Amino acid sequence: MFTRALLRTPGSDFAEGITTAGLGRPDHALMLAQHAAYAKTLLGLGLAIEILPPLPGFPDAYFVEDVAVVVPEVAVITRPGALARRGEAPHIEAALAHHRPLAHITEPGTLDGGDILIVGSTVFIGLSDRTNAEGARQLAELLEAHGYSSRTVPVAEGLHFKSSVTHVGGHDLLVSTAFAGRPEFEGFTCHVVDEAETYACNTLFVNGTLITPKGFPKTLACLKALGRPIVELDMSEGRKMDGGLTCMSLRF
Ligand code: CIR
Repeated sequence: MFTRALLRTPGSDFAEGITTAGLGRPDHALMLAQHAAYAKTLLGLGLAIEILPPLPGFPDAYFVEDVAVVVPEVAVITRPGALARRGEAPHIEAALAHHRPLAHITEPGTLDGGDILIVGSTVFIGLSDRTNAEGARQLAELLEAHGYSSRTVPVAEGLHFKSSVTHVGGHDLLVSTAFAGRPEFEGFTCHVVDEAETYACNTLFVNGTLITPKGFPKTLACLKALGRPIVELDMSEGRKMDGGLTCMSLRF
């Protein structure tokens, strides 16, 4: 069970962040409302919420998931793959140092938390444009010391591994068609998302409840069949910045 979530408020410059979505310019007021609804949902699931202030000069900094990987034993501060985001990492340290011993991904390693999916003691590490083999090696070594075992998976499509693959409880993974049938998922049941709904692969499982983006009926039906409680959230503005539900918080 998670007891805490760390978030950061989207700054007024958030539309200047990196994006490939091509969905138009996002609206700040609407983004803030959607972010508040997200925080309220996590609160409702029993998490104590800490919301950090916007970080001027770092428009993507509210995607806090990318700058740390937190497990019960340690918080690993990452070295983000995008140069424009690298300076965000030190700004999460103080908030996490209250809760966990810290470790760091160091040069020449790069790693974004969006590429890391932890299910029990299994750590999936996506190798993407943001996370390189050295970053993956360092994280695997840091977590192996605490009893975790890792599996690396190439990310040929989507921004991060978790843009395409998330854990939806039990041994269930929600995966895009591009990841269906990958041998790295041995021991898990893969539920393949319709190609028209790939964005919904980024569903967040928190304390037994699934939080999924609004507007993806086929994925919703698939998740309903799993029998777990579901909350749908409007993610229209974060999506315009290539962001999803998992990226907007660190849960621990
Ligand atoms: C970026 O390109 O880094 C941000 N605009 C989006 C980051 C989304 N994070 C995530 O999927 N974990």
